[in-house]
Amino acid sequence: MSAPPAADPTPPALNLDALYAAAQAAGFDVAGVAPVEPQGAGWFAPHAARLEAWLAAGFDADMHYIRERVAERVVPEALLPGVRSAVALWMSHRTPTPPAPAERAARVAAYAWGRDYHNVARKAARRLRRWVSAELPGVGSYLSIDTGPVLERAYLARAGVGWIGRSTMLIHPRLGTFGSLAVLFLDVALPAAVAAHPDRCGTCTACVDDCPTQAIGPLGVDARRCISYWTIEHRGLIPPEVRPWLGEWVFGCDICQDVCPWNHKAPPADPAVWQPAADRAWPDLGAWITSPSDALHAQLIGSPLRRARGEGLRRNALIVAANLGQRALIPAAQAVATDDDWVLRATAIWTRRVLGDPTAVQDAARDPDPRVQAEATTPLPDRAT
Ligand code: B12
Ligand code: SF4
Ligand code: SF4
Repeated sequence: MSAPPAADPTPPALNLDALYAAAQAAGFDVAGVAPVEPQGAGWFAPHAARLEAWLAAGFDADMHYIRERVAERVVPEALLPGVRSAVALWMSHRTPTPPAPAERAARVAAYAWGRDYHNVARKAARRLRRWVSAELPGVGSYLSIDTGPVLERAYLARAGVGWIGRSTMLIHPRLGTFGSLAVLFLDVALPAAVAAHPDRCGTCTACVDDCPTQAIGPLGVDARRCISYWTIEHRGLIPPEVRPWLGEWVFGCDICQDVCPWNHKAPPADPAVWQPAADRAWPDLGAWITSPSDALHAQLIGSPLRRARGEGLRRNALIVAANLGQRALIPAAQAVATDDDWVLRATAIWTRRVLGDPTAVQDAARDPDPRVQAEATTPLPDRAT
């Protein structure tokens, strides 16, 4: 005879209103609780299946870290033995836009205009974790803010904080999509939301229609087509056919959020918390291109821009300079010819050719690296001079 399934332990004496108040006091705008069932079963199973299908389609591009830790993403016990609840947390981050330059300029995704949400949300979540530990002595916990192997949007949706839209963004009905998410797993069963937030995308398809690279489909976002992936996550050379996709986006991309109707009335986040800066929202491409990579990286302490590293930002700046037709930046691109980094030298040759610099091809021929030489004949976008 098999043993009857173990009954849930008596729900601990944690007042949910007090938990939500503590989350707010710590700095979050919204909190909820999702149940975590053993071995990722129950409501979570279709999310795990989605992840597996997404990976099978190769939509992760070269973000190998997702594939490498897939077991933890689909079975949360691998992160916290006995996990029973997920406290799902939301912190709005889109502040009013800093004043824009007069001419068409390079753009940075809103989450990177000021302080790094990893730092801001982590501090807040640690405050909340201390509060929970004081209320429930001995409780086990695991915290994920972006970098943990946790399907964060799934838990926020199941906790009733919002729904996962067609863009795959988690949408809060009042606050929209511009939020940073965090998940705090606990090894105690808390009273959870009775059901996931209902889907409110309805017949809208704005994000799918307006994504400039058709990256959004029924399986989610194909990172191989997503500007955010190429500008933030991809290391090394950006292939020539992809470079025009970046348009004016030098770091990240907000198009599928900007067109989402749920953002149009969302209240702005507090600039005092996020400290947005005009030179982060609208960076000076020339300054980035000519700065040594290490110096640029060092200058960006505490900013999400650091994720792309100095050399990634300079590579992106070269491409955006070409996309924006900024001929005044030809001398800056020429100065890259002496850089140690072949990726930057190769990208600079392409930029100079697109901008109509007649010396670009001969400089490519003089470069010792064949990968830079090859840029002399890379096909240029149609509209290039
Ligand atoms: C990898 C990653 C990326 C990749 C891949 C994006 C993607 N959509 O997966 C790239 C680099 C492209 C990217 C881009 C961006 N990202 Co990102 N990214 C992540 C990360 C680290 C993992 C996401 C993941 O697991 N993807 C795998 C796929 C399978 O997941 P998914 O598409 O979200 O699918 C899930 C749901 O959509 C769901 N689902 C969707 N439809 C349906 C339907 C049914 C029936 C079911 C059951 C499930 C389901 O199934 C999946 C499992 O839950 C998370 C942090 C984290 N740990 O979760 C941040 C995260 C998702 N990113 C975030 C942000 C802000 C962005 C950008 C806006 C940044 C920018 N401005 O440039 C863009 C937005 C692009 C977009 N439309 O998604 C935020 C999202 C906040 C929010 N409101 O949702 C997160 C949560 C980071 C954080 N902690 O704040 N990102
Ligand atoms: S972030 Fe930009 S490129 Fe990526 S899916 Fe959204 S609109 Fe498309
Ligand atoms: S733009 Fe429309 S379809 Fe896309 S996530 Fe927003 S509401 Fe949903």
